[in-house]
Order: sequence, then structure tokens, then C-alpha cells
Amino acid sequence: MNILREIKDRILILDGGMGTEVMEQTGKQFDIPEQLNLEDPEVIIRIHKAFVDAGADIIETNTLGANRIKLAEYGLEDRCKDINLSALELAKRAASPHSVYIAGSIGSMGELIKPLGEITFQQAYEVFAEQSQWLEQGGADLLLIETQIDILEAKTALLAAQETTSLPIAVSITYPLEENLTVTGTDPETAAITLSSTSADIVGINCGRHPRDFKSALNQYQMHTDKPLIVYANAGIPEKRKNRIRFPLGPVEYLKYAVEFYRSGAHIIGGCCGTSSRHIKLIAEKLKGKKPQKRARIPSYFRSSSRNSCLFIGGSEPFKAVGENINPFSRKELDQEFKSEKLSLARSLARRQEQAGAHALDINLGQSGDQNPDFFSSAVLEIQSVSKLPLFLDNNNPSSLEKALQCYAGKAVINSISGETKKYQKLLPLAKKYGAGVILLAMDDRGIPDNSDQRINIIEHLIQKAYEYGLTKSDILIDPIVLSHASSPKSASETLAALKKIKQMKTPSVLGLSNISHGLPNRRRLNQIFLTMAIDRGLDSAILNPLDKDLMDTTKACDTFKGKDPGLRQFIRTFGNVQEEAEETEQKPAFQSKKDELFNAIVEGEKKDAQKITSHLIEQGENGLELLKKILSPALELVGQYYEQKKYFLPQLILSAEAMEGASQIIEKTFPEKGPVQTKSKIVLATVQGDLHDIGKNIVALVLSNSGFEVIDLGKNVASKEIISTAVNENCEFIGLSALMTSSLEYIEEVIQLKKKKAPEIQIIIGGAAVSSAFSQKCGADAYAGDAMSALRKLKNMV
Ligand code: B1M
Repeated sequence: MNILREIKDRILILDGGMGTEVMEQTGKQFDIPEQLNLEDPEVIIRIHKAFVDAGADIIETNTLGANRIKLAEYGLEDRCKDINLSALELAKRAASPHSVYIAGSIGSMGELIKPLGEITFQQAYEVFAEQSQWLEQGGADLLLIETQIDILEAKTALLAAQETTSLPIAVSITYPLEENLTVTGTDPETAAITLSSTSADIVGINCGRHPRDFKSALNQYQMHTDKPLIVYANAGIPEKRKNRIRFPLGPVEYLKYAVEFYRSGAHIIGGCCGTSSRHIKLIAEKLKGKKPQKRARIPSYFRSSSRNSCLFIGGSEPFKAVGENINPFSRKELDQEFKSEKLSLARSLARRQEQAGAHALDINLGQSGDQNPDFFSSAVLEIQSVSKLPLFLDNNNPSSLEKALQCYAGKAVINSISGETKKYQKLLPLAKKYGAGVILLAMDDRGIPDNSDQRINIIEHLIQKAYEYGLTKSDILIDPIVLSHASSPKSASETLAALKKIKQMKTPSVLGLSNISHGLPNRRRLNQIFLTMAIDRGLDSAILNPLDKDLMDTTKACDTFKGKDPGLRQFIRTFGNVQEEAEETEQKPAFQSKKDELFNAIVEGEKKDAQKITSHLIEQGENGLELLKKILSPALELVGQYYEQKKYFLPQLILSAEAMEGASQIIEKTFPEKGPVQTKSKIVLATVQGDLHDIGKNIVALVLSNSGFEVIDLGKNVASKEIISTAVNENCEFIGLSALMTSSLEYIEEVIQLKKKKAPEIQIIIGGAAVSSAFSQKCGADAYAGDAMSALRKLKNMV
């Protein structure tokens, strides 16, 4: 049996939802259903058997959460081996004597990799390598890395599985947020581009929201990857009724969607949460063994991606500008900064280039990037946090480059790989291993040829080598090299001639534009004119200075003449209402006052700046609480709006929250030490279960404790029972609850219900962005407060 060969010819049926079937069969909800592999194996065998009898060709082991980190949450990390091996044993027993494939299921760790979480690449790699090896040792036929909530985690799991086992591997992403986004904000197009360049054998989509949302996601996958597809959705969005979780789609309704998956090109089709053996039986009757749909050829332009955006170069795509400014050769101040391993100017340049319209950013730390291999990857991590643009990694040192590729959430671009044998032999395998694109450079061991034909020879040789290492057309950009017009006057025309030939090869091109004017006066004009000529010869993208507005405008004008801006829509949209401007220079942010600057530091997530400016303002006699109310909270509110508008993603949200926390710490220090004040009342404060937002609650705690209340702060994500038991044991008069997620409102209601039973005398005050006065009345809270000062006033009245 060879699954990869088989899916070329016939549709295979995957089983249904294990977790929900366990609930259905036992009537209980388990935090970690994998435990049943050891404690109640018959249930798991029964579920597998039902799926096999229903016609599943592939069954998944009950190991979704059986990785060391997840198991550790329940003190089961030492049972990792037993849980995985026993899962295989049960699946094999259930499958026998039928000939079905057993897929070793690998889910998310439940904690994110840096910078979104605390786990390092290496730790994550080891966790996934361990589970993959147990699953292979137990006898799995393939590995199914599934329900992945973050693209970096999925890539890391894949790499670990691929390097430590010899099994075929499928990677399936889940898009649970509105507009088909992963938890960390990746859309299906971006994920498909990222996965397409990895070594995954099969890619796909599972779980998520309603199966009706899968169609558009599948279309995106079809456009950007030719890997076989695996698709299995939930039976709709579950509802809680009378303490039972119900999925709305029965077998007949779900079948309609399964047929849609088939028509959209899926090779493996099954069900996820809420789908039972009855669902799988109908799908098997209808689709099992059918010939897969013929897939359209994917367009062959160059693709790259970050966690939250993608980049296309070549074909009919408009010209693409890659920001060159994070490079000490173009900015002396950066050199100083990099020598002391600082990155604040680089972060600010990343933002400014993105605002100026760059489509990607080049990261070159010069010599400093080579000295400490960790510094380059730190820079890549930080720039990913402040900009959503794809990154071109410009570093000659393979070990620095490898570390950066490990932490890159998307498909990076290696800038660049020349025809020097030692170089391409090291770097092309790295590109393949980490699923990166490459810029191939027209020079080899003999240097840069003077003439364009020789440059093309080198390029053809390099492209061949790239294919041999497993790269594809959509991974390759060609740089025919431009030298300074001052040092080599004939070189410009050779570069232009090479560009024309590259265009005939239908391979996308890129140039490091600013080289042309190196050592000459009036550089901006030279750059602009040469760029126009190069675009005319077919140049598709350049690494250039996006802060030079004339240059950026030139690219847009060129697009109109090259037929890359149909109806001149983009041009008119950009320039329609803009006054003709004379000379443009770089735009630096101008702040009216220190308070504006503080606001901006929070919005941009610059913690150190936020702390410095807050200290300065406090020294100038500003009131800390007023700053919190009038500057810091509104700034964070704007961050929330940006997040809603998809202008910001989770990394930016985290940075802004950290900046706010940093500023709040400074303000906190300005409050008088709490001396022997007479404690008036005791209040237990908490952000309710499921909610990790605690900035607002911390401000409430600060204000109350500085006004004589004794505050017991339980932190965030606190279980209702813990809140009540603390309030009772500590003899509190009040309970204060905060919630910012609509989904956590039910826990406010739960605390109130519990309180009514266990301690009716305690009064409850609630607040937080998700809470309203109307909700407060509906759920029976004693008071609602819209901000910290109002919380204080209300509590004083209640006392
Ligand atoms: Co997120 N987040 N977040 N977030 N986040 C919101 C809340 C959101 C509205 C953003 C948006 O979509 N516009 C949205 C919730 C949507 C909803 O359900 N209604 C959201 C989301 C979706 C998420 C994630 C799911 C994102 C993801 O992972 N894809 C995730 C969820 C994690 C979880 O909780 N399970 C998430 C994560 C995070 C960070 C960790 C990155 C970070 C929190 C860091 C931290 O708190 N330690 C974060 C942040 C910073 C925000 C925003 C931008 C700002 C929240 C904040 O701190 N505001 C927020 C957008 C927004 O609210 N506009 C957003 C400033 C703070 C001072 O205000 O907390 O309202 P607030 O407190 C005020 C008053 O409300 C009141 O007094 C305070 C001061 O005056 N108050 C009380 C608060 N508690 C009170 C209690 C009282 C009385 C008054 O009595 C006891």
C-alpha cells in the first residue's frame, strides 16, 4: 500500500471526529481524551471500528494532544510514549483484518512559538520529533499534522516529523476565525503559499468554522499549490443546549459539503468534530474510490509570504518594491545600532517602509549580522513583529541564515545565492529544508561576467541546480546584477540586455537598484531613470528605497505603460486626489507633543520609548492616572480597531500590550507607598475564565488598592470556582470581574450563579470592554463600571 500513489488515482475516505465521538459514547467531556488509550481502550477501539465499518480508508490515532507540552498540562508528560504507542495498538486492532491506512495524528502544542509565545523553535522541534518518532515506531502509515492554529508551528512540526521519520506527511491548517483566518491571522492563500514550498506530501484544511467556509479556502489552495489536498470539516458550528454540545449538520447535510470538497479538487475527504460514522458512511458510499478531479495548472509567478501577507512577482503582477533600508551600508546610524545589537531604528525603518508602500523588506545587518548568529534571527523575529511584509534575508553566514529561517513564519526569500559552488551547495538545501524562495545571482567562482550572455549561462546553470535540490519555478527570482555606473560604464547596458533575456525565459527578475548610482551625484535621478529603463526591459521587482516617493511613483506609472494596471485603476486611486508635488523627500513622523509621542509609542508597540516618555511626562508633573485614561487607554483602543480592520495582527497586538504594561509600571511607581491605611473593604479581582486580557483589570486593581481597598488579585483566566472559594475563604465583601472577550461573558454569569448559591452576601461588580450596563442588569451583577475611577466610585457607594 502506498498512499501517495493511491491518492493520485482514487479518492480516499478519512474517518470522523474522535474527540466528539468520545464525548458521545461516554457521555463525558475529557480534558485530554488521549488518556483513554490507557484507561478505557475499548471505547477508542469501538469508535475506530465504527469508522472502518462505515468505509473509512484512513483512520486517525487518538493522539491529537499527545505531545509532551500538552500532556504536561495534565501531569501526563511521562506517559507520552505509552499514550502514543497504545493509540497505534488500538487503531491496528480496530482496523484488522481490513486494509486501512493508520494516520498518526499530531495536533498543536497549545502554546505558541516565540515571539507570540514562550516556546523556542528548538523546544517545539523536539516535542514534535518525539511524538512523530513514537507514532512511526508504533506502526503509523503516515503522519497527519492537523488542526494547526499557527503557520510557524505547523512548519516546525513538519520539519521535525520529516527529519526524524520516513513516513509520508500531511499538514492541515484550521481557520477558526471570521474571514477564514487562523488563530494567528494567516489566511488560506498565505498558508497555501507557505506550505507549497515545504516538504509536506499532502496539505489541507480541517475543523475551523462551518464547512460552507471551506470552498473559498480550497480555491486559494488550488491556486497556489499542486500538492494533493486533504479536507475534513466540522459538522457546523456547535451550540450548547442543556449542557450538551450539539453540531447542527446531520449526515445528509454534511454530505453536500463533502461533495463540494470533491469538486474543488480534494483527494482525501472525511469529517472533523461532530461527524460520526453515519456521516462517514454516506461520504464513503458517494465518493470512495472516485477518480480525483483534474486540477488546473497553478500560475507560475514567484511567491513568498509572511505570517499575514503574501507577495507575487512576475507575470502580469504589478512591479514590486522591496525595501532596502534595513542595511548598514545605506545608513550609517544603523551600523552603530547593530554593533551594540540594538534594533529600534531597524524596527522604525520597517514600519516606515511598509507605510511608504514597500511590498517586502530586505534585512541586511552587515558585519554585525555575521558576528553573532543569534543577532540576525533576533532581528528577523523583531521585524516580523512590527511589519506584516514578507522578508528577504540578506546574510552570507549559513548558520545565521538557518537560525533566521527557523523562526520565520512564512516563505522567506534568501537574498542571494550565487553560482559559487560552495555557496549554492550550502544554501539551496537550506532553502528546500525551510521552504524558502531564492534570489539566484549572476556570478560564480570566476566573479561577475562582463557580458550578458555569460551571466545568463550562470543563471541557467543555477536554475538547473535549484531544480535538482527540489525547488520549483515559483521559488526562483533572478538577479542579473547591476554595478555602479561610475566604476563600470558599460555594465548598465549589459544588465539591461540580461533582463531582456530573462524575460524571454519567463522567470521573474529583481535588481539591487541603488548600486547603479553608487559613488555618483544626483543618485535619486539616476536610480529613477535606470529603473524606468530596466522595467521597460522586463524587470519585475527591485530592492530599492521606498521612502523615495518619486521612485515609488515611477513604478506605478511604469505599471500603467506595461499593461500591469488595467484601466489605470490603481494609478488613479493613488494619485486621483493628490496635488502635484515638487521634490519629495523622506517623511519622518513629526510629533506635536510628548503626549502624541507616547500615544504613538503604544500604537507602535515600542515599550522602551513608552516607558521613557512616560517617565519624562511624570517628571514634568503629569498625573499618572490621567495619562492612563487620556493617552494610554485610547492608544490601545486604536490598536484594537487596527486589529479589527486587519491592519494589525496578533504580533502587533502583543507588542502594544507590552508597551502599555511597561508604561503602566512607571505610573504605578508614582503612587504613594501603601502605608498603614485602614483597610475599608476586601475585594477579590479576576479576569474570568477563557480571557487573557488583564491590562484593564490591573488598572482597576491599582486604583482600588491605592484608595484603601484590600485587593486580592487572582490574575487572568481564572476559574469561577476559584474566584468564589477565594472570596469566601478570605471573607471578601466584593468580587470584581473583568472580561474583554464576548465568549467569556458566560463565565461572569457562572460566577454570579455560583455566588448566589455559596455566598449570597458578597456583592459583585463587573467591567471590561465586553461588558455593558445592560449585560450587567441581565446577568444580575450588583454593579457595572465603565472604567477604573467609576469602579472606585461605585464601590465606595456600595460600602
Ligand atoms: Co485582544 N481582543 N485578543 N489581546 N485585545 C480585544 C479585546 C478585541 C476587542 C480586539 C478586536 O477584535 N477589536 C478582541 C475581542 C473580541 C470580542 O470577543 N469582543 C480581541 C481578541 C479577538 C483577541 C484574541 C482572540 C486574538 C487572537 O488570539 N487571535 C486573543 C484572545 C486571548 C484570550 O483572551 N483568550 C487576544 C489577545 C490579546 C493580547 C494577549 C495580545 C493582548 C492582551 C494583553 C493583556 O491584557 N495582558 C490583547 C489586547 C491588548 C487587546 C486590545 C487591543 C486592548 C485591550 C486593553 O488592554 N485595553 C483589545 C481591543 C479593545 O479593547 N479595544 C483586544 C485597555 C484597557 C485599559 O481597557 O481592558 O477595557 P479595558 O479596561 C478598562 C475598562 O474596560 C474598565 O477599566 C479599565 C480601565 O479604565 N474595566 C473594568 C476593565 N475591567 C474592569 C473591571 C471592573 C470595572 C471596570 O470591575 C471589576
